[in-house]
Amino acid sequence: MIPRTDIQKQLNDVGITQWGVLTTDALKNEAQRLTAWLEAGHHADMDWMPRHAEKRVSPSDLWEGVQSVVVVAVNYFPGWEAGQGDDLKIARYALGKDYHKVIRRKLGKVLKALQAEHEGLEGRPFVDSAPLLEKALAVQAGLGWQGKHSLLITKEAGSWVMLGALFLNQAVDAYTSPHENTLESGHCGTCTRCITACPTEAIVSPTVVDSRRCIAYWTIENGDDALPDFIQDNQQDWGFGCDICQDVCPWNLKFSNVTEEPAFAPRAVLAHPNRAYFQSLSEAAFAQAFENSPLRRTGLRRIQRNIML
Ligand code: B12
Ligand code: SF4
Ligand code: SF4
Repeated sequence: MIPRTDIQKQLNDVGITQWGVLTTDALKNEAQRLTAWLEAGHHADMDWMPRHAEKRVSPSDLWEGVQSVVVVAVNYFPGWEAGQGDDLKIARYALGKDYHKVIRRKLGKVLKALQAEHEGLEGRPFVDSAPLLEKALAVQAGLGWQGKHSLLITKEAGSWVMLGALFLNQAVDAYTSPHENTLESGHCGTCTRCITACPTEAIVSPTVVDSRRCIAYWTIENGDDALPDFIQDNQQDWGFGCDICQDVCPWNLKFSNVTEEPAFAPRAVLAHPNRAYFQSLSEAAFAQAFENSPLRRTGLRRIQRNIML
């Protein structure tokens, strides 16, 4: 049995302050909602979403030995101006180093330190690296609630957090209680700012995003040669990802604070990005300038497609 305080100490040592821990059956009520989302085709051509869908709501199908799931949220907010150029905008989560690597490395360190103290302890860190419903998991771990834009909102950093999970094969002495979720608890109240601000009407109902209409999907995930007209007409200079639904959220105006995580500091070329810079880049220069960046996986060709006038 691992004392909660041991986990707390190791997370603090790697700079993680927002976390919770839950048992493995916490997501069973989400299965129906996930299925409805997939059946409606809201995943667009992200075929990896329906694949292993059952694992997304069942940690023990993902890793048989799991007994406890530690869920973390890491503030990446770089400031309101960061990533906002005169003719180009880049999603704030992508300005610094790749969050997958940053958070997974932290969770790996935490696991190692806990293993040194607890015999037989095994674990697996996951940051978007396995089929798992991370936002729902974070709600169940008490970290915050899903806003109508579907993203997790925390009282420490608003929605400007990236999520990760550490699976452990041992029980913890005290689990956290779930946070009430949006629609039941009314945290969004009558506010609908994100829904009305979304220029492509991608938030089809509270907490439900249709990727086929979302600028973030088209500019990060989609591999077509050209973006559809309705995206180009409404892109508002977003060249990679989109923060519009987060920019307008009153909770972000209230809770945002600039991250203290050095890995999330914007790289110089993205502090105030411009189209001419990306249009003139060669593949080799891109690979060098964006080593360890979330932009790397999308690639230069798609980013140039995104910013074509
Ligand atoms: C697929 C995906 C996308 C897709 C689809 C987005 C989506 N909303 O699902 C696309 C490419 C569009 C996308 C975009 C972005 N993403 Co993304 N994405 C994911 C990924 C890989 C899976 C999400 C998922 O499972 N969706 C499936 C649907 C079914 O889940 P859901 O949205 O939570 O839906 C729930 C609600 O609809 C609810 N529900 C439905 N009906 C009802 C009714 C009631 C009454 C209630 C209470 C609830 C409810 O139940 C559903 C299931 O729990 C996660 C990482 C992960 N492994 O979890 C990152 C993740 C969600 N993305 C993230 C980010 C940062 C973004 C962007 C902000 C990036 C950007 N700036 O461009 C945008 C935001 C767009 C948006 N508003 O969602 C972060 C979010 C962090 C946070 N604070 O929540 C995550 C968690 C990655 C991470 N590890 O941190 N993403
Ligand atoms: S990320 Fe942009 S396009 Fe997608 S739901 Fe939010 S505002 Fe709409
Ligand atoms: S903008 Fe309003 S409706 Fe949307 S998540 Fe924030 S509080 Fe909720």
